[in-house]
Amino acid sequence: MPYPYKVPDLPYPYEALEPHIDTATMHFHHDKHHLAYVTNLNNALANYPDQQARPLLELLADLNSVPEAIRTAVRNHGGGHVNHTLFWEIMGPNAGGEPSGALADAIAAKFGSFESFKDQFTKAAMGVFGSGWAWLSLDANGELVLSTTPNQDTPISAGLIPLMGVDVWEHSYYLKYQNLRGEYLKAWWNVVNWDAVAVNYTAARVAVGLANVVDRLAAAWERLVAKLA
Ligand code: MN3
Repeated sequence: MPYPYKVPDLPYPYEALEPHIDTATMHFHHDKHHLAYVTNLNNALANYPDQQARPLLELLADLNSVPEAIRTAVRNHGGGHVNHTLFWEIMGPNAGGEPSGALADAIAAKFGSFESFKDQFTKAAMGVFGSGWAWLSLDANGELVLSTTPNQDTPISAGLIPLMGVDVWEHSYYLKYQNLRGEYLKAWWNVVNWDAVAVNYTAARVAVGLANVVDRLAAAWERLVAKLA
């Protein structure tokens, strides 16, 4: 997704997540809120061609490498863009239920059972004070990690690869659920697209595996250079 960034189309119609996530919320959330993050991100980067040329994920993974004048804007609006892009992808119609395969095994191994994971994830999402997200991510050791972030901070900035996340900003549920975040979360589990989360899990495991190979090669190279010196 190169500069200038664009809001991706939803991978399903706006009404596809009814009755759990209503059509009006999807329109406002995708067409207005996500667009605002993208517009503000593009504006922040407008006079920084060097930063435009870098992958957005790289900027977010190393915020200190972003010029200070636009660091907060990249953190908030770049985070908003990648968080929402992932959010649309891990939801879908005729979804919900439970994961299967390697992802199901990993969740059971880490959290005891799928039900226990669901409880812990929901508690984490309920516990976010104000606006933010709850996440399931993979860490650099290939372990599943449950975490929350405030505002539009992304797990990528904490060295994690997010697999799925739930938006608990009020704009994601207020039209239908008003202040009842718990009711929104209960409904949200019915639209989690576990096939999409499983694809993210596989990709993240490959990425972690490659990073480890690169690290081992670099270490072997250093040993070789030291020997030759
Ligand atoms: Mn949102």
